[in-house]
Amino acid sequence: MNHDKSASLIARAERSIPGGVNSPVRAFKGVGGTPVFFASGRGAWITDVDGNRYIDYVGSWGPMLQGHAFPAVIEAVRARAQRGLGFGAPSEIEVELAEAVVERFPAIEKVRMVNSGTEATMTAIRLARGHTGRDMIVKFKGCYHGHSDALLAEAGSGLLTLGLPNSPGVPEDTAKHTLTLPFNDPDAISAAFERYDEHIAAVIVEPVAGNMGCVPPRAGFLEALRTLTSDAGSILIFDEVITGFRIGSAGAQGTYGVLPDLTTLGKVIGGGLPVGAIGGKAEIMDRLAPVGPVYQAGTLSGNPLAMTAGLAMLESLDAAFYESLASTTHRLADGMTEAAETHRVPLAVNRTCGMFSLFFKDGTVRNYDDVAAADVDRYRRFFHAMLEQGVYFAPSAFETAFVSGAHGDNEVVRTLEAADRVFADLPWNKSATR
Ligand code: KE4
Repeated sequence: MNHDKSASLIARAERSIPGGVNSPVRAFKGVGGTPVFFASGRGAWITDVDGNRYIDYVGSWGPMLQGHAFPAVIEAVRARAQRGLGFGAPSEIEVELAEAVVERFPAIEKVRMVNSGTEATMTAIRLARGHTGRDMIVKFKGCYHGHSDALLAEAGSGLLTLGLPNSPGVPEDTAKHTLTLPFNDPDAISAAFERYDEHIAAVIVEPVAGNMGCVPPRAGFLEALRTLTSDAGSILIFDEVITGFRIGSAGAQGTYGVLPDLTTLGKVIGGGLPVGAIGGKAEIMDRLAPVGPVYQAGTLSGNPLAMTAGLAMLESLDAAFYESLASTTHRLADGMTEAAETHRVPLAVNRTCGMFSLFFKDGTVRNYDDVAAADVDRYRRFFHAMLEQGVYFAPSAFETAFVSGAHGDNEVVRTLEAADRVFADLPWNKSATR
């Protein structure tokens, strides 16, 4: 494939944008090579600036649950835009989307709209601290909740050592309130509550991890978080920015039947436009200004155009949609497993409705240590070989492949045929430089 225009665009972009991108993962640092610039998308397909077409498994990192340029969303946005883009004042469409979220999510009685997942989780942390009067936050290694300071902390040296900044610019004074534990490890979370219980304001978790690749919760893990936080008077936050509306109409809380105190949403809820949200028990949510003292605000929060896109998206998601999405996801995951077995490529595939991940290793992947044991170089070679076959996976081994309602039989067959060729051809047992 020819990527000349992408190559010249990244060179030009780097002169005015740090790294030439507005979000680091797009720079291909995780896989090497030249970042691809895209010109358009329709359904499950995207076209780059050099005219190359790909079956897309990034889907703008999750929002495009019905594929690109989904007609119902495009028409709704086109019509709404004629009425003006926003007023910095309440509009009815904000109430309609809020009601649609409350109706679908059992743990959400009230919801506040913001403009990104980062804003949502940052606000949820502030709300939990304001509500409990405590400072300590527990998160899990391999889970990502956006780039607010409190959540950019890594594990200290020992298992129960408080956090260290994992980015310059995050004060130690901030990071020290964050404890990072192993995902899917009920013993570790029990030990943390044993030691810190009345100091813990909140536990925040991706109920199905998507930011170390797709790693579903082990039986009992989410239930343990619910019991321990309830007993200690801490807030349980499900970060459903990825899983919300994707793994089921009620997200992970509907799928696993564990109800958090607060839920954060993003991606799908905006239908492709910038929307994040914090929702939860009215008693907690009403601590937010202007009702309560916990401050939070946003110029474009609840923007009518974004609300319109989000509502059109949610209204298109019925039981038949999720049945089909789950079936497509399993066909892809099972087909990848079979192709790898045929060509004796060590591969673990994790999946749940609407998302799956490939880990180039034998055995299972249930936490960050398992993920770290996978062969990232093989993923890099897989990524580029599939790109050349017209299939666009995440340009990072630590992300998830997103399936949409627009991925049909044609896309599944073409993806699996490409994977079979790639597994057959690549020098898997040699450390090729590629
Ligand atoms: P945003 O601020 O990027 O809208 O959302 C942050 C966020 C919060 N919580 C979860 C579970 C998330 O996955 C994210 C963002 N996801 C990444 C992809 N894994 C966004 C892609 C990017 O950073 O460019």
